[in-house]
Amino acid sequence: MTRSTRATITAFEHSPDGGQGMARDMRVRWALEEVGLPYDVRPVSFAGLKEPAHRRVQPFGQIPTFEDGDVAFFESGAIVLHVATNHAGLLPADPAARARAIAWMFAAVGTVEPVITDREVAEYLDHEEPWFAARLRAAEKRISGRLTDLSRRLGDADWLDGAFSAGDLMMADVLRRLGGSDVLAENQNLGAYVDRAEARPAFRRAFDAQRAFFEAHRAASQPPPHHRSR
Ligand code: GTB
Repeated sequence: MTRSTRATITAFEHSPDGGQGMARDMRVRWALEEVGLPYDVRPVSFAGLKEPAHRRVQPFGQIPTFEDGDVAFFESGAIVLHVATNHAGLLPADPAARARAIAWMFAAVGTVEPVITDREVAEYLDHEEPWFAARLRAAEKRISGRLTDLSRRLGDADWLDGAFSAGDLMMADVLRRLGGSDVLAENQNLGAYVDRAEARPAFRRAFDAQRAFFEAHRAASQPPPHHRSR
């Protein structure tokens, strides 16, 4: 098929993550690299996120978005699913295996990511509260529970369900948010799982591209201090 358009995604013009690839454009870049689809990245300023033009595609005023011809939409998981559905390499052909891979994508954003972001929100918003320590402990207990279940399911396999899929891409990217934290270290196989995912050439290309993008845009203005919406 000859493509007449080229995909464009959006990313923070000045990512607060300092080029660590922690924002949600990272998983989209990674998926595009896995399937070998060339793409452009449009930087959006913090003010630009809330402009009507951006909100037409992303109602919540966030990144990432994806545009390709008359296709324009948002939500990182939906974007990865769209890429994986339309290009070979990220979803198995067998319908049952495909359904399970998609289930892992939803598990990543619907079951695992929320408990991780909850802890980040607590650290960010509640750190001066007298009940902060208890709040943090509760959040970590929920993360621990989810990771124990995930770790048990992964066992000593390389990937969650056979070959690497969009489900692994989403899950590994979600787990990256934990960095080298103790909760991840408690489950050795999950740490190794993230390392394995990050060693993929497509991940490296995506990571290097977002780092280069960060460096290219860091010169101008700095982001406002509390712009780390999860
Ligand atoms: N569910 C949406 C999706 O998956 O696409 C969530 C998108 C989202 O949260 N986008 C964030 C955003 O645009 C960036 S990723 N926030 C701006 C706003 O809401 O005004 C979250 C994020 C931000 C910063 C870091 N960091 O600095 O480490 C990590 C993750």
